Amino acid sequence: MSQFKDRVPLPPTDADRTNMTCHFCIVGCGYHVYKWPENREGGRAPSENALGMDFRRQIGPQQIIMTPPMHNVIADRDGRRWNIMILPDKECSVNQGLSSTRGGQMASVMYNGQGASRQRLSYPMLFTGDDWVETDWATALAVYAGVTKRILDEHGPESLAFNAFDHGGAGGGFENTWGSGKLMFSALRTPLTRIHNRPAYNSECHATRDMGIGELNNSYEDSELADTLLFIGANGYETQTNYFLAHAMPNMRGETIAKKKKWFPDETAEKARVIFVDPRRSLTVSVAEHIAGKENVLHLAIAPGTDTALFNGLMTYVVDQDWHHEKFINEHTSGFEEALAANRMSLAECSRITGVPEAHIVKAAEWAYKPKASGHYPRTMHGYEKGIIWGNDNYRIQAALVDLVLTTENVGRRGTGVVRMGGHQEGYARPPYPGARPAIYVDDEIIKGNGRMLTVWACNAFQSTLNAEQYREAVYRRSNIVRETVARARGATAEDLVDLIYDAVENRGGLFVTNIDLYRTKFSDAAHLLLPAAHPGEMNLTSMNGERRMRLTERFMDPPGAAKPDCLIAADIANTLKALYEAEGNAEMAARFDGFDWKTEEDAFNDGFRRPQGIDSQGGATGDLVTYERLRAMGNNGVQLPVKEYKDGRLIGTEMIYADYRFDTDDGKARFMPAPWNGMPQTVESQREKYRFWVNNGRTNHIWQSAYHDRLLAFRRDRFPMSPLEMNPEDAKELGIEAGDIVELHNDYGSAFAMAYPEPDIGRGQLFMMFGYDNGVVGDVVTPWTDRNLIPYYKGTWADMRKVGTMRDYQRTVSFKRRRFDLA
Ligand SMILES: Nc1nc2c(c(=O)[nH]1)N[C@H]1C(S)=C(S)[C@@H](COP(=O)(O)OP(=O)(O)OC[C@H]3O[C@@H](n4cnc5c(=O)[nH]c(N)nc54)[C@H](O)[C@@H]3O)O[C@H]1N2
Ligand SMILES: Nc1nc2c(c(=O)[nH]1)N[C@H]1C(S)=C(S)[C@@H](COP(=O)(O)OP(=O)(O)OC[C@H]3O[C@@H](n4cnc5c(=O)[nH]c(N)nc54)[C@H](O)[C@@H]3O)O[C@H]1N2
Ligand code: SF4
Ligand SMILES: [Mo]
Repeated sequence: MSQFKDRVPLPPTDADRTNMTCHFCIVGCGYHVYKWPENREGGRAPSENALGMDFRRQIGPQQIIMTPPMHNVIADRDGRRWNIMILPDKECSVNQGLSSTRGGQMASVMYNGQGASRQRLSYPMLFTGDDWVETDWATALAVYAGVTKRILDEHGPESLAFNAFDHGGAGGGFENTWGSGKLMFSALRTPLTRIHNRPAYNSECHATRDMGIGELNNSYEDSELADTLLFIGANGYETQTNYFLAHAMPNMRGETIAKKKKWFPDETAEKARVIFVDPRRSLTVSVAEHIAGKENVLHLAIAPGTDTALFNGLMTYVVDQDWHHEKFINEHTSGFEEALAANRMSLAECSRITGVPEAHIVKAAEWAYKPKASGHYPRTMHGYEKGIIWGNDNYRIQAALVDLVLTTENVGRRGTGVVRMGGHQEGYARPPYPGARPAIYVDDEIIKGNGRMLTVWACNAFQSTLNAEQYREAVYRRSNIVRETVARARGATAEDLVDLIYDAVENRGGLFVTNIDLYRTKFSDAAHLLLPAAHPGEMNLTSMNGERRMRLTERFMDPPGAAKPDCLIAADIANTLKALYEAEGNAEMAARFDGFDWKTEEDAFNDGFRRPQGIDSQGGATGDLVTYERLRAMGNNGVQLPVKEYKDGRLIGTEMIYADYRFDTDDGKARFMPAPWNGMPQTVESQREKYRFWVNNGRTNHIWQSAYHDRLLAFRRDRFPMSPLEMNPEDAKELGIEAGDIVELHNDYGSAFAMAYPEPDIGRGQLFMMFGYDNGVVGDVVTPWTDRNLIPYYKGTWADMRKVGTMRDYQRTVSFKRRRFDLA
């Protein structure tokens, strides 16, 4: 079914209107859902439509964004059919009426029993050995809980593996992280749990937290107030689109100068200058040059994995120029001298390691840290994301970055910050992880034959993990042992199946795999049981965005078939286990599964987020002030956590963290951490020595994550039938590769296939492959190396490239136009 039609109906004045936070990226743009009966529509006069706009004459530019993918017709469970229209909210301070190519298509991915949406899981499904069949919840839960109980009783929780989401937005939210967390950590108590995007249960930001600084510490408005915007390994135009367009871009254009003058009357106020630290000239660099003018953009194209050296060179230079903030360092930090001694690096050395000319390093230091004409320290906003989080030694790089930020007091002041630009929204509320730090490298345990049962919850490591080929191979091999057993079962009851499966995992090295998802995914090819989940709009869901802004997305439609919110699936599993233990008179074990008597997702929210103590939650001590009703009243602007108080019918939040100079350490002082440059890890180095191309990888604007929706939409799939691989045209020519050819990347760990996409901005010897796709998985050539806390270096691997063949259809139907915005 095409997303595109030549007209869209207008919502009538009496259409239902609910709030919806876009459930894709971290930015969390505000939208409104309009819902009204299928056979009606509003009129064009302002009094005849719910938007109150006059459609009888030409609408002015940017007055409203309304496109065909924003409309759909859905059917609720009672069979009634409705129009829905999901439009960006002008009053929402986050996106101010803007949509993006991803969020703008939310209506198109809503279930209506037709076209692509028919791929949604509607009922639990069981693999019978050679085929999938639908089954009811009672049977599915009897099998799942039955196998779980046998393993728990015989081997303890260490054999129950989970790959689980931990974020906000779709496949997350405070309700669902709490429900799943309570099941995994306080009921089952398994340490064999990993997070959806990395192979262990840990933090993407251990170092900055160890230094006393949480990673989301400012507001989007601070990017309007900053003198300089420093983006580190972050491609904001493509990955945090409306943050970039609504907050960073106006500052680059000088549109916020008046606002800056109002905030900081004594200070020099100019339009922002922008610095990018990225080995690749990203789309965002080209967009910024357009907006701000080339003279106001500095792109530091560092050698891959050398960020630590860059930050240390900058820190040294800043201190040598006497641009560091002595008063702040003395009063509010500890360990400065020690860190400076450890990190000290000359300009020459910094330039040699990073490959950045000394003059550019000096220029960056001047733009970001040299006192302004008015004598004030500049306000520099440091936004970083996966280029360093999945960089060469996450812990070390972040320590070096935060050292630089503390040296120059770029945290806790408006217009500054050292923040994750972010991936998903956040929605963390869980009991503490029942293991130690470093946690367990779960993928490695699975590969080694450990773990007897694996639950894959709202994620898909087959497309997204490191060393992915080896991982898939092990999971398939072990899953097949169970499949063969199940195939031989005839007339087996759920109890019989539990016995058969247990025998296969106990005596023959099998692995019993369950997927809890919206769809059958690549991972489901190795699964035995599928449980159908509901996503935002089909349930009420809360989450917070990159400036800790929490909103309620309201339920406006039914999930397909028997699909349920993840928190209620967790409750079903817990309650089934409880009943099994009660039936055998084991009161002690039954008690571990208490507290899941939830009827709705709001019950899960009240039990988790609003519980003031004893859990690890972004709600903090004041979480109990937040209720669905109060959030609903706050609309798409919600409240920025932590909540300070509830007053006059409003939740009052916090715009900037650490403005009071009280950092998250025992003595309240921010902690410098020695972070000397430590080179490349040997595992990665060995690939670099052997293979010709650096295989950089990451996102493109059009595609969301593993493409679970996008692969089903012709508009997206036709754009990228296969994972695009950007390469330098000269390198392509040398290897006889043309646009649209299928190529193979291969190294010691695996091989990945992709569609050649020549792009002159990619350096010689470098590549950029879209990550996570279902047709061409870059993780197949990513090494198993991680840092000390088990954080992967996804961005760092090397491989050789060869042409596999020519795909006439790709050449005919796919555009290989440049994606960079270079008009000159
Ligand atoms: N090489 C390389 N690898 C990487 C990265 C990289 O940059 N390079 N980045 C890493 C990062 S940052 C990330 S976030 C991961 C992404 O990797 P994953 O987290 O594995 O990928 P997603 O597509 O986000 O997986 C979401 C799954 O949940 C399902 N889903 C969606 N909504 C719901 C819901 O409400 N309930 C349930 N139960 N299921 C739902 C979807 O259908 C989909 O199958 O990849 C990581 N891997
Ligand atoms: N369109 C779209 N948007 C998304 C997503 C999506 O799937 N699609 N996913 C969301 C998620 S979950 C996440 S985590 C974010 C990720 O958001 P980003 O981090 O912005 O995206 P990436 O493309 O993974 O990587 C960013 C940059 O890191 C650079 N890089 C590679 N190696 C290095 C290095 O050694 N040093 C430095 N400094 N940079 C390096 C790459 O060239 C790339 O431009 O995006 C979110 N937004
Ligand atoms: S920028 Fe992110 S949150 Fe906003 S509409 Fe796009 S995908 Fe959704
Ligand atoms: Mo992510």
